[in-house]
Amino acid sequence: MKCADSSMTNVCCIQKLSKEHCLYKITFPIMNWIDAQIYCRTHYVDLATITDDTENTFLANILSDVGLSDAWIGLHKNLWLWSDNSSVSLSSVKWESGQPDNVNGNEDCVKASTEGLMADDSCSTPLPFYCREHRRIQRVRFTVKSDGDLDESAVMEAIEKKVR
Ligand SMILES: [Ca+2]
Repeated sequence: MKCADSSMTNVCCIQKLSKEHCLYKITFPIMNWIDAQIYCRTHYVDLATITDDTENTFLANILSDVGLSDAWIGLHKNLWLWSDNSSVSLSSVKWESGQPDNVNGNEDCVKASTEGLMADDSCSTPLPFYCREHRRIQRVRFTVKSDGDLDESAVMEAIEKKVR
């Protein structure tokens, strides 16, 4: 197990940020999807959101490191939204072979595996799960060039153009 700090009962701390905070915490109790969502929202921010291959690989490696085969992530298929209501980029969702198969028309929640692949499963299935502890921080770097005195509105306009 490659937990940065496993002193907390049933919690694996990944990438320790401070004495009490971690980038991710893996909780080992198993819960159905909705209870896992409630748990994450109560104790952290939400179930984990995966937006690109880097995050997917990161979480897959964690699963592998702690010896779990799969775990709930914050994806549900009813509305195709992440648990935090952000929209889903389908390129970030890599399905296992034969998935999603929606067995009995009853598999509306999504779990991730050690291979970085996902499968739909019944939301009532008890599984380990990933919580996201911190909101995503997006850093935008830009430079603003000016020939003379900086005019605030012109600067703001330039920044908005860069950010878009
Ligand atoms: Ca399935």
